[in-house]
Amino acid sequence: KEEYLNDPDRPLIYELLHVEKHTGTRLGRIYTRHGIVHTPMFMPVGTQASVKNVSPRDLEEINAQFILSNTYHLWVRPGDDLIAEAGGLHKFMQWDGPILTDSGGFQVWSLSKNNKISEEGVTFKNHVDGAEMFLSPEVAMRIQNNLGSDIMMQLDEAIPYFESYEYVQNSVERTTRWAERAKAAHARPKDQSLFGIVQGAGFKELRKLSAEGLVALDLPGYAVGGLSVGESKEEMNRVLDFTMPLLPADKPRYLMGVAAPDSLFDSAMRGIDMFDSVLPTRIGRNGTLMTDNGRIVITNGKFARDFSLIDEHTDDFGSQHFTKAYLHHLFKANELYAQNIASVHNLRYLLKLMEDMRKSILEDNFLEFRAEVLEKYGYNKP
Ligand code: PRF
Repeated sequence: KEEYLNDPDRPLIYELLHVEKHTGTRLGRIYTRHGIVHTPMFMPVGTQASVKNVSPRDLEEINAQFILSNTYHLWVRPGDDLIAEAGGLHKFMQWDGPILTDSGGFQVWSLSKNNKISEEGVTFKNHVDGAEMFLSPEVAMRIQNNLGSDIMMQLDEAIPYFESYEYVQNSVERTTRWAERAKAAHARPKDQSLFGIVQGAGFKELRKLSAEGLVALDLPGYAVGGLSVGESKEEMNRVLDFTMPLLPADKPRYLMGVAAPDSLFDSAMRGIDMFDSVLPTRIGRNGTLMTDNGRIVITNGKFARDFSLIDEHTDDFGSQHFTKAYLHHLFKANELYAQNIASVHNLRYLLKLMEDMRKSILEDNFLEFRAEVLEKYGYNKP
């Protein structure tokens, strides 16, 4: 679809390739200025312009398609003006593929102190030097325009799941007004795309209010936020069941902060195309591996003399060359290379899972593949 890539007015296009016969799961492609990616997909997280312990060369080798970075962190340090001066985020971190940046809406609540929200934006003290800062929909856009990410997220309020109906309603209405302001402040609509974020906690009417308000703005894509924040998996599926049909089918849909294998299947089935989470790199650097036989804690004593490969079914370099005993030793000896091996492995496990999931959609055997993976991963074990 060369014409897509050359369309000066559309920096992002979603193409639906196939709908799985039994579940309706979508197989598609997203065209961006930094390449074409296949969906459903998982995006590794590089919060501070680096996927922790993983090089761009590793990312390329394990077939990462899209990575995520953070407005909040890069604004606090080293500053979006410095990154603009360096030639933009792609050049600064030497990742030439597409990048999505989160708006800071979530990080402000999870990391900083003394947050005060108003119609204008959020005032807070940052987690690095405690300086007071002010984030608004316009500031979040200025920062992301300076970073030059392919997909930018609107500033939203990421609210706890169990707030009152009244609080959530006010918040959702404000988040919609913030999306409108973000769209108006967008300075690079020809090469960057702005996504809206549907909020509304577990309230069906409020998810509807949120989705309708954002869809009316005709943005290039939509995320579902406020999930995977402590509610049950059944609850998340319930919210997706009534939210997904409200989003336009010709645009990509992104579920923020999800990477558990069962949730990837359950959400893709309900129409999600994009996922991200720090989970694989975070648990990896602490010694937990996601393998074809479920999670293993490599620092466990039982691996000290286990000379089998780390994970014979996953094709990253470490899994195909090193034994469990070796990686166990590296973690025990505090060798930093251990964190690279485990992080790259977990990312490859998830990226391969998504590659195989896409194949199962194309071949109309999504449910069989899902059952096979989840059984091996241990979800159905007592
Ligand atoms: N909003 C934003 N980023 C997020 C979330 C959200 O609701 C979540 C929730 N799982 C993760 N990251 N802006």
